[in-house]
Amino acid sequence: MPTLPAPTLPQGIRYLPDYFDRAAQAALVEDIRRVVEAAPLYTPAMPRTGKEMSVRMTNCGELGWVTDKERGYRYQPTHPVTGEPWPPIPQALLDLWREVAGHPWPPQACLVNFYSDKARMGQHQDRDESDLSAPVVSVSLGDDCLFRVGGTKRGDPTLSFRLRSGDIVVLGGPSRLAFHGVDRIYPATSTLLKSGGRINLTLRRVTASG
Ligand code: MD3
Ligand code: FE
Repeated sequence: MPTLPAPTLPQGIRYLPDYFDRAAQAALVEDIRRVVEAAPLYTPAMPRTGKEMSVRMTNCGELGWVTDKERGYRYQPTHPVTGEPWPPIPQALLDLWREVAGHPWPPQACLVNFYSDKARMGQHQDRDESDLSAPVVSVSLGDDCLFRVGGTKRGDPTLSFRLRSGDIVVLGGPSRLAFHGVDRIYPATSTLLKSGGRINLTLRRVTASG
């Protein structure tokens, strides 16, 4: 029998479409509203150039990922503007991690990315974590986006797919260091967020486990 080519997601990427139903998505949005009340979205800047990112960010968890012109990419326990500790990771996200991460330790960081209609994120690797054995678990809420993932070398062939509200992606194993980014947002493709836009949550281990 002739065989069809295997479905073409790079090894180590698990795509779980429609993982959260509408009610669960709405509850998560409420959780994130409370996080943003305690830890407001801020505009991160690239190391050295200070060029502002188009995505606004905040975090919850014991550590948060931040970047600015002077000190670059790093994890730290406090908000860069308010100086306050990050609020805790909502229980629903801790539950999600237990269900899908296949990792014995809970997440330490949850980065909250907010995309307006024009925002995008260039191709990059996530390599600011010391523990690369743990996966990254991603949750999409709100408008659809065009996500693109390649190999572990910049310039490797890439694959694009659409991420929708309620979708989960688990990035582990050989894909943990894959280049990836968000090429575009599809405005007004979801009614979940009253004023539109897209929220992406990424749950991570940061320090070597134990
Ligand atoms: C593939 N966020 O915050 S999530 C990021 O939609 C980030 O906001 C994107 O890239 C977003 O760093 C993509 C999906 C994702 C997250 C981490 C990955 C894909 C990944 C790590 C390795 C490979
Ligand atoms: Fe990333």
